[in-house]
Amino acid sequence: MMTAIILDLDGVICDTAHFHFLAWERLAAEYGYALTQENNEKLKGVSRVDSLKFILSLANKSLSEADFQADLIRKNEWYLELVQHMGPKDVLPGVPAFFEEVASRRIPLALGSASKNANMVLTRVGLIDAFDAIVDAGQITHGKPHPETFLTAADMLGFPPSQCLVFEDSAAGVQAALAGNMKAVGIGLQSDLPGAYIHLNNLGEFDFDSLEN
Ligand code: B16
Ligand code: MG
Repeated sequence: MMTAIILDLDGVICDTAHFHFLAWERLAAEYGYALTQENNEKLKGVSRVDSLKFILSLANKSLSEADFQADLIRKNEWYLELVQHMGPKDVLPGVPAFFEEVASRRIPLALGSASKNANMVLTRVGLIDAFDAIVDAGQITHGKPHPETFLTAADMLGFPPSQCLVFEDSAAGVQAALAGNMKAVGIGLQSDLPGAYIHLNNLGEFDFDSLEN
């Protein structure tokens, strides 16, 4: 049975998850709150708006709507400063070999990212043309852990969800895949990503021959 692959972006293709963390950490510090790696795990895959709401709740702080919008913009400006020097070499280990294998096996490939910056980051790392479909935060109403991102990607590829395999580094993303009746490969620790059927350190560890089973 043919399988389609849906890839998350931040933390799966490139280390932009770390840049998101640095930008949120800087904003949280202004609120007098030290963002921990543990709480950052809960921000992975979560939209910009919901991430700020979560940080404000952790910091026990409230903002006017105008300040909330202004801080979303500032966080994104800091994030963009960090990603502006990225290029094709700034992909995670195993990514080039993974994309070569996908292409040589002619596996339908989609992106399913919660980021509004997805197209820009993919362009920077030179992978924008490797996808048959791209779904980012601009195309959906409900972010992860809602399955809409991945269901939209499956629909664009013309595949039923049960034939799609999602690669995710976030708990919210793994939940979104399962909620959409898809299998998830966790890029990260089992303890951080419950529900994924296997856990890998990076895309390079994926065994493509396992798709036959
Ligand atoms: P932006 P992914 C997600 O991307 C990140 O994991 C998450 O940390 C970030 O808040 C979210 O995108 C929104 O990103 O601020 O660029 O719109 O992992 O789903 O590719
Ligand atoms: Mg991610």
